[in-house]
Amino acid sequence: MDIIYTEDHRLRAAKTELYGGELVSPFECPERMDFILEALKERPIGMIKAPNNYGDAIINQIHDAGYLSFLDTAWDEWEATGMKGEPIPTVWPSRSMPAPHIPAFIEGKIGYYALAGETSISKGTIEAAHASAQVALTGADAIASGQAGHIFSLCRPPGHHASRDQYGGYCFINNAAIAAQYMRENGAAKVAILDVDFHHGNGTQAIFYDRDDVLFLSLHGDPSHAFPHFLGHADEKGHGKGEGHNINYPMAPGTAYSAWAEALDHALASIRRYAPDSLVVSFGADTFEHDPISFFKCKSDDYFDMGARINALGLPTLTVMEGGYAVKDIGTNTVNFLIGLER
Ligand code: 5XA
Ligand code: ZN
Repeated sequence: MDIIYTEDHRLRAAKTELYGGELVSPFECPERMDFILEALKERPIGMIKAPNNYGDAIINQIHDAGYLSFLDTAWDEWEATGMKGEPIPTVWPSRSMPAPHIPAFIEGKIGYYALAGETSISKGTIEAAHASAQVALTGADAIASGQAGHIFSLCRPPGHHASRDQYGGYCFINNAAIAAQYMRENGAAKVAILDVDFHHGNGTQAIFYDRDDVLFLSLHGDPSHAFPHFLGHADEKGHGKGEGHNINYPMAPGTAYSAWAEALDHALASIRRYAPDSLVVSFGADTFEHDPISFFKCKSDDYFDMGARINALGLPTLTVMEGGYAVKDIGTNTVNFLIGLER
């Protein structure tokens, strides 16, 4: 399985994350990629290739034009204010003040376009996010053109929380959604997205909620207890044409792999019934028992089995990297999953 990767992810090097009421060093850091690359060096599974450039056409279909131009200029506008720290939201168009107008000043715009408060927009973030989207598009192209049966797009920053017009949860551009849309436009009549990151893929769900050409399934920490808290419940099943094409598996704190794998088998049965032409897996290693911000109990060896079960679908599969913050173990767990995928 070839791996698509670019060093441009290092342009995303935020200094701060709002966590536990403090500004801390971000969990989503460049070193995550170093540990994955190191593990891929120890157990090579394919060639590491640079992304191609597919331009903005698909990105523009998935995201709102005003949102993308906000991201383009957010850092410069923030810097021009002379404020000292990194931009994080401080005010939102909340229930009591819904927003008919988009503010002109950067502080208001940040609140308008943010869905969560932890993620700062550091200098270079948008450049890294666009490079990450090209990593996903390159993987999608290899799958869509039939060049490969499996590809790993080692995306950073991750994408599954980014909706059509909001960022947060360390995500800015939705890589998995863009990959699925590319596949749809290049020969696949139906695509399934299976999200196995610990967190619910709220952005991907929202993007495809009213569509029947993309089936979205997510296994995740119950949003009553876990980020993103306001989406990811089992009764969210899709809308209009999309009714029945959104399937959520929220799971309780302390869930171990055996119970998690039962939910996975349910999801895989739904994918078989849907019979897509290709599969996008949003993979996060934050289901790991020692992940610092999550509560599942998967062990390193479980990732082999996780990959093997998904591989049994026999579908052309693009795996897109999402989260995972137990950095010393992220390489082992990710490569175990990829090796399992080829079993
Ligand atoms: O998959 N999403 C994440 O790993 C980010 C969660 C951010 C929680 N504040
Ligand atoms: Zn996650």
